[in-house]
Amino acid sequence: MKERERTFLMVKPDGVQRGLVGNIVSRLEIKGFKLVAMKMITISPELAARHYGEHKGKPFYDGLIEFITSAPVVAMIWEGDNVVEMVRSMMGATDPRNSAPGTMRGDLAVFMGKNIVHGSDSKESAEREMALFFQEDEICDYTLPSEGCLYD
Ligand code: DAT
Ligand code: MG
Repeated sequence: MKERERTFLMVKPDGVQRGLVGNIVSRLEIKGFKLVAMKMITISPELAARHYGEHKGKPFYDGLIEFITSAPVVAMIWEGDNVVEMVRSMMGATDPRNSAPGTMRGDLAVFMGKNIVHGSDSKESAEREMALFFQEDEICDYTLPSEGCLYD
């Protein structure tokens, strides 16, 4: 089987509490991406600090850590060619005021601090974030029967 790119995606506490997990998963499924790992967890302050390390020191950092640890998230790994970039584009801009309609944030969120979803912003972040949230043996290997209809 061809090795395809992987990305890390997480429905944040607001998205889980608003019942948007299914909507977000569905968008990625019908697009043609393959779900290879998924779990619901409440993020510890330690994991939050590692995940959002790049933002340490910024004015919104403490609030971000408090928010992301406040209730369960649904963490996932999705697979497909160019999935990192394409999922970022399907998520929409960070601030929902600027997220295009049709995107997850553009359709489902109104405020930057509650923008429902996290997705890796580069292949390097994807590798780092997948390793933070998942053990290798939690990533599933299976065939997507539709693959022949999705790719050459
Ligand atoms: P993204 O989640 O689109 O990758 P980011 O990595 O720049 O955005 O920031 C992480 C999260 O922190 C973002 O989803 C919402 C929050 N955030 C970013 N900038 C912010 C700001 N200026 N004020 C409040 N929250 C902010
Ligand atoms: Mg980011």
